[in-house]
This record gives sequence, C-alpha cells and structure tokens, in this order.
Amino acid sequence: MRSHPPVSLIGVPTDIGAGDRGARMGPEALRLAGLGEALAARGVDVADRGNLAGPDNPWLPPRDGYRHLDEVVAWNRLAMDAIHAELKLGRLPIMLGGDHCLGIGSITAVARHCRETGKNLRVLWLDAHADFNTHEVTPSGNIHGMPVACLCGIGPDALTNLGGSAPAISPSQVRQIGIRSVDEGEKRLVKEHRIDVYDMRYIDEVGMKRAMEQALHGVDADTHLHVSFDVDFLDPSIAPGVGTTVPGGPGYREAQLVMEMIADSGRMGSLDIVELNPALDHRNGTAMLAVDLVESLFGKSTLMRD
Ligand code: EXY
Ligand code: MN
Ligand code: MN
Ligand code: MN
Repeated sequence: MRSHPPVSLIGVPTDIGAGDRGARMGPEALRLAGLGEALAARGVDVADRGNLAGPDNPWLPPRDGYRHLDEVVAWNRLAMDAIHAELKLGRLPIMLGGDHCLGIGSITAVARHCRETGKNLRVLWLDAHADFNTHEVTPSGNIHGMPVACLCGIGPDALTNLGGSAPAISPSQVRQIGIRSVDEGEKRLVKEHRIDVYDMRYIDEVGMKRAMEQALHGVDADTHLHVSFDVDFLDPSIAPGVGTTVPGGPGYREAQLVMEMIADSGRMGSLDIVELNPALDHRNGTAMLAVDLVESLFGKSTLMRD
C-alpha cells in the first residue's frame, strides 16, 4: 500500500455561494458517511479539525452581479488560512464543503504553499461546470459559478487578491474534467483564457483513460496536485444530492477510474469535496458515494496492482 501524508479534515459548512441552501450540511454528511474512518482503515493518519465558523447565509438577491460577496470573502479567508496552516504542517488538507466558491480560498492557500516550497501546482477541476463566470456574464450572481475565473485573476479584487498576490494561478495550471454545462458568456471567457477542458463530448469520443492521461501529463515528483471535486461532476443518476445536477456525467466506473488514475500519480497534495447537498440527497447515498471515491483517491481500488 502506498504511504500517504497525514490528512486533516476541515469542515467549511456554508452554502454562501450557491443557488440552493443545504451544502452547509455537507461536512456532517461526509462525516456520517464515514470519511474519517474509511481513510483511517486504509492506514492514513487522519485528524478531524472540526468545522470553521463564518457568517450566516442572509439569502439575499445579487448586488452588482454578486450574491453575498462580503460573506463569500469572509468564508474564503477562513478556509485559506486553515488550509495553509495544514499544508505548512506537512499535512494533506481535505476541505469538506460547502459550495464551490470555497475553491478560491483553498486553491489560493495551495498556490501560496507551492510558491513557498518551489512545487509546481496542477489543479484538476472535476465538475459539470466550468465555474468561469464573471459578474458581467453570470446568469445567477452565484459565486460558486465563478471560482476558476477568480483564481485566474478575473473577478472582484477581494477574491482575486485573497492571498495578497493576484492572480493565484494561471489558466495553464488548470485541467477541467467532466464539463457539460457552460453559459454562453462563460464559454467565450473559457476559450479566451485557454482553459484546458476535457468535456463530456471529448471524454465520450476518446475515453476517460486517455483524457485523464492527458490531464495528468507532465505531473512529476515536483508537482503538487490539487483535486477540486465538485460532486455534481458525477452523473445525477448516481449522485442526486447536489443543487445543480446536469445529466450526462461520468458514471460509477468512469468516476472510479478518474480517482484511481489520480491515486496512481502519487502526487495528490490537497483535496476539496464540494457541493454535496444533503437536503437533496436520498439516505445520504451521495455522501457515501463520495467517500467511496475518496477511498479510491487514496489507493483502494489499485490494491491489486501494488
Ligand atoms: N453556470 C451556472 C451559474 O453560474 O449560475 C451554474 C453554476 C453552478 C456551479 C456549480 C458548482 O459548480
Ligand atoms: Mn463547481
Ligand atoms: Mn506554506
Ligand atoms: Mn458544478
């Protein structure tokens, strides 16, 4: 069995950037589904740091193209600081979201850590959505549709400059997998900034194995791989417990392959699990599936190859 760095679970219980309420319950649902125990059973040293505490969700309409911008900034600051502290300790942080706006804080922390340690950062963005909207083109004002743009320096200063040096990352560090819902204005931006997108059409045509080989190409011993796992990446038939389902996503076996190939790279240094919405789930099944997939990220299904 491959040895893994010690893991820290950090709950970030908010749906401040989402269009539905409920993702605030994600951390507890993942704990109840046995995330910590499953990793410990694989020999991983796991510490559960509990939940961060940030502002309530005031559930207001957008202002100037953003919903809850101040609260989104506050939650992302908390997430960034907590995640950077764990990285500094040599631990692998797993952020239990919470909605995907929190990817701004977590990846800003990881990018800072990579600058400090001289590692190359590669971000794998597993999602049905490109999350590359701006306040000008967003159809909703929901900031969970904007984190990749913010990380690449496109967005409000309070988010693009969260870590004090904007942009946090360059588009060339991002690989998006599973994409199948991109808004019209967003499409133009994704193309303009040359985001490397492995959308479902591409995956259908070339297969998940080849797509993942390409997405992981160049990952080496000097690479810190950050996995941002939006649970709506998965097909809604197996993962109904998310606010923004889009049909035509990876099924169980394809998703397992993605996780196994990431595990085989041996380079995952941090992970987000976001957008799980227990209020929309059936008997916590989506949380249990997420735990099953995280076990594969930590090498479960590759045992026979060791
Ligand atoms: N593109 C849509 C929007 O910006 O409102 C939907 C975004 C959903 C984002 C989810 C979390 O990945
Ligand atoms: Mn997302
Ligand atoms: Mn650091
Ligand atoms: Mn999504």
